[in-house]
Order: sequence, then structure tokens, then C-alpha cells
Amino acid sequence: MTDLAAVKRALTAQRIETPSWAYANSGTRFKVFAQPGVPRTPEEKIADAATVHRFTGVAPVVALHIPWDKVDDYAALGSYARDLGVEIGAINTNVFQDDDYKLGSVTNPDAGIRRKATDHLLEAIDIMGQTGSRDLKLWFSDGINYPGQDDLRDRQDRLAAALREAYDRLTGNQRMLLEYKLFEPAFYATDVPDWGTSYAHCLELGERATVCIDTGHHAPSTNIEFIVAFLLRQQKLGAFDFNSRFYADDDLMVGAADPFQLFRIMYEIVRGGALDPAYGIAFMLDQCHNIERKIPAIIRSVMNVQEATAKALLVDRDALTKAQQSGDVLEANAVFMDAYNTDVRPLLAEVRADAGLDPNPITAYRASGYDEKITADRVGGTQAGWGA
Ligand code: LRH
Ligand code: MN
Ligand code: MN
Repeated sequence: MTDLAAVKRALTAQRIETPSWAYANSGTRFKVFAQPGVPRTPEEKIADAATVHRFTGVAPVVALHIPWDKVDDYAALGSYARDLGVEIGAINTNVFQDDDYKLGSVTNPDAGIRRKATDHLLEAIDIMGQTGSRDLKLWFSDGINYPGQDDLRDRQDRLAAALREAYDRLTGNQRMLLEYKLFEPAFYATDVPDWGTSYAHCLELGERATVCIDTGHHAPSTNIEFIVAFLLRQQKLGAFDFNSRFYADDDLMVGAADPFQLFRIMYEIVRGGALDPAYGIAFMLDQCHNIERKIPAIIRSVMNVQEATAKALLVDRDALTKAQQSGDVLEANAVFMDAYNTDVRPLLAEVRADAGLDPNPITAYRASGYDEKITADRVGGTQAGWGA
């Protein structure tokens, strides 16, 4: 039997972090379709994130990407965010959009370029100090396109040295999240291609370093929930970058392509006792909304995570354990599927109403006039810096 009051409490306490770059214009390498009303400044991105939080109640954190969100005064940006009711979350580093990084950033054969890339990581840690952010999020586009192009093992050594330098700079509650990605932009060999590589580096670094799973960064058919279960068992899962993929790193709305996969992931989170914000996992979105309106798309994504979470919380764990231990394969699967097939929308509507929110965040947003206001006020919105 599931304790409904406990399920509601868990859903009310859930925290989802939205990405500043998802509010800005983005596209594929073929075309960026500019939308009216998109943010022109980091402050306007934060205002949009605060709007998503206002209608969902579970998105009080916004991740930044440097230099896409470069400002002169990060402390002021942090207090601006707090005034709007949100916190600044992960500081994402960017060592992938500079000509110098053609052959890699922290793994580049040129020591001068490695220095420049590592200095950017240190700069991001300084920014964290000013914004009050806990998480330094690292993703490296580093890799090679051709067999023999560079020494695979030396590149691991260079990576380890840069990570160590950044890690040693962390203080207080600061953490390092190391994201992996199978391929792109490097196609033959990527320097942090999978969770195993990220895990091994994090293990070597120490307890402040944990793995970030971007759900769009795996080979087709990879069992992501297995990775979640494994890393939780090792206390090495620090964050998610949620999004959906059909083919590559599509960055579509989380829960859109495969809501069942999202449910299976969230089940492992619940099973591992890792849903509570106090556990420390950052549940971030990493998405781009190229053809759809951005704010309602992010609200929809937050709702998709909530629905998968609610279903995961509804799994009858006692019945599941009983079926598993008696070897009743079909019953175990049925218990699991019963939870997945439950319509949790009424439950979530109740959770929202209890929190004083409109039960339907999308229609409430549409009726709020915010979209019309930003369209009128913001002339000449900027590009995310991504997909140009
Ligand atoms: C790389 C990635 C990484 C970047 C973001 C914009 O594909 O997932 O997290 O920082 O996209
Ligand atoms: Mn990502
Ligand atoms: Mn990605």
C-alpha cells in the first residue's frame, strides 16, 4: 500500500533546476528560428525562470552558462534572482566555442591552451562564490576525429590534471559535476564519453566530485536507469541534465520522446532515497526549444518530470518486493506497470492546489499575460549561444 500523504509531501518538496539558455533563441546548425519576446540579458532569462517557478512551484533554481550569461556583477545577479524568488544553481562552463579549442580544451596538446581552459574553470568557481552556487558543471567537447590524431592516454592525463586543479579550488559546500557524452563534436573518440570514465575521474578526485547524467548523451538503447542505480549505490550521482532524444543529442523536452524511460529513471531515484533535495542531486533540465514557445515548453517539461516522479512514488514497493523475491516475473512487472499506467494528473492538480497554485500551470501561464508582455517589451532577443 502506498502512503498517499507521503507521496504528496515528496511531490511538494521536489526541486527542478531550469537552464538559462533554454529561454533564449536556439536552433540546429541549419537554422535558428528567432522568436519574439525572448530574453536579451541574463536578468531577463532569470525573470523567465522565476515565471516558470511561479506557475509550477517546483522550479526555484536556474542554471547559468558562462560566458553566455556573462555579467559584470555576479553578486548583484544572485540577489536579483533571490528577489524574484529563485536561486542561481549550477555554473556551466564553456570551453567549446573558442577557436583555440579546435584540438581540445583541457586535453589540448598545447599547454598554453590547456592553461586558458583550466583558467576558465577557475573563473567559474569564482563566479560560484559570488552567486552562492553550489555546483560547478563541467562538460568537455574534447576528443579526436581521426585514429592516431592524438594520444588517447596522454589526453586522459591532461584531463585529470585540469580536473585536479579545479577540484582543489572548491571550498565550503561547493561540488564538481562531471558530465559525459558519447560523441559530438568529436566523432572518433571523446575524452569523457561515458559514465564509467566520468565515475573513474570523480573517484580519483574525491567526494566533492560526482557524475552528471545527461539523458541525451548515450548510445541508443542504453539502460540509463541501470547507470542511475549503480551510481547511487556508489554515492557518485550528483545531477541530471534532463531532455529527450530520438536520434542524437536532440535536446527535446524531457519526457516527450520516452516518458516510460523517465519513469524508470525516477523509480531508481525513489528506490535510492535520492528524491529529497537534502540528498543533493540536482535535477536540471538541459533543453533547447527551437520551434515551440519556450516558457510553456519548460513548464511542460517540469510537469513531465513531476508526472514521472508521481508514478515512481506510486509503485507498490511491498508488492514489488514480494513478487521479486518469490520469482513471480509477471506479477513484478505488473506491479511496476500499474504505477506507470496510473493517471497522476489529478493527484498533481491536487498537490498544486494545496500549494496555492493553479492546478494547470500551462493554461494559467497562458492566461497570465506574461507572454504578451515580454513580446511587447523585449525587442531584439538574443541567441542562447548554442546551435548557431
Ligand atoms: C553538451 C551539453 C552540455 C552543455 C549544454 C549546453 O551537449 O549537454 O551540458 O553545457 O549541452
Ligand atoms: Mn548537458
Ligand atoms: Mn547535450
